[in-house]
Amino acid sequence: MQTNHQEIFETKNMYTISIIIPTYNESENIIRLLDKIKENLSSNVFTEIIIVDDNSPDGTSRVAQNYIDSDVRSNRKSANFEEKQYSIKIITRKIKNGLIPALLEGVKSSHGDYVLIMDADFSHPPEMIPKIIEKLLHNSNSIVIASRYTKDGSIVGWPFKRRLISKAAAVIAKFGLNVHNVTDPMSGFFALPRTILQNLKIDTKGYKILLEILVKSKDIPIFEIPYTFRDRKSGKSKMGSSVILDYISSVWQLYRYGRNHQKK
Ligand SMILES: Nc1nc2c(ncn2[C@@H]2O[C@H](COP(=O)(O)OP(=O)(O)OP(=O)(O)O)[C@@H](O)[C@H]2O)c(=O)[nH]1
Ligand SMILES: [Mg+2]
Repeated sequence: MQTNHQEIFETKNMYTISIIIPTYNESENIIRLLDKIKENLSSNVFTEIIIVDDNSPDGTSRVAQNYIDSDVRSNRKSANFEEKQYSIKIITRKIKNGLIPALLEGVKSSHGDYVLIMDADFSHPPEMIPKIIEKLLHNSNSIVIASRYTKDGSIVGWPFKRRLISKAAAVIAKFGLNVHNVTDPMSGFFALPRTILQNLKIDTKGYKILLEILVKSKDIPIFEIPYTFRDRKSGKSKMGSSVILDYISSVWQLYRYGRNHQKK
């Protein structure tokens, strides 16, 4: 039986946050991740978890759907079913055509007042979720970014080359795209009100949706919360030369966007 998400939100008088998790070949991570997110639910907030899988050959969608089905069954048996403060659903796309389109599809089918985006490979610790949500609820018209480069943030397990590429990308964003107020504009772990996203036209094809949001919404307050990014332990990296080329092409597109909007 499908849960009607809209109904749940309307009957509960509380904020809702939609956590969007893109997946491609994350069958080794997805169950543990969902368990951890459930352990880290914020009180007085309804959490809608949406997995967007691009028909992963390793069966991520099937693994996640089995998890959802057994979760629904065990919740039905539980006495405090009505008190359940989360829902989980999976969107399985037919083809893999980029991370940003996958994320946008998740956002489109979500219902939350706020949207939080995170990876499935445990590089983004689920323990950070309540801290991000708390900051966002106290600063409701802002973007809250879990940051590797702000004071006390760090990266564990990346080789020198990967660090260098990431830092260089951040410097390009800062000086090339005028994103001066953020140390980690390439973070994939952040949250914001749905209305900010709804008012933007996201049209780059790349990997880094936050960068595009920052370039296109300059006046919105930004908060960075430090965290330790850990390289994935399970599953394979999707980072390759095509990701770097996509990045360069997005930066060029966003640079032109910035110049056109300055002229106006
Ligand atoms: N739906 C979808 N998810 C993707 C796609 N590419 C990557 N992902 C997911 O997006 C998140 C980030 O991808 P990662 O492969 O971890 O990228 P990364 O963190 O830059 O690199 P590694 O951690 O080294 O792999 C993970 O949850 C991936 O499973 C895609 O094309 N479609
Ligand atoms: Mg990763």
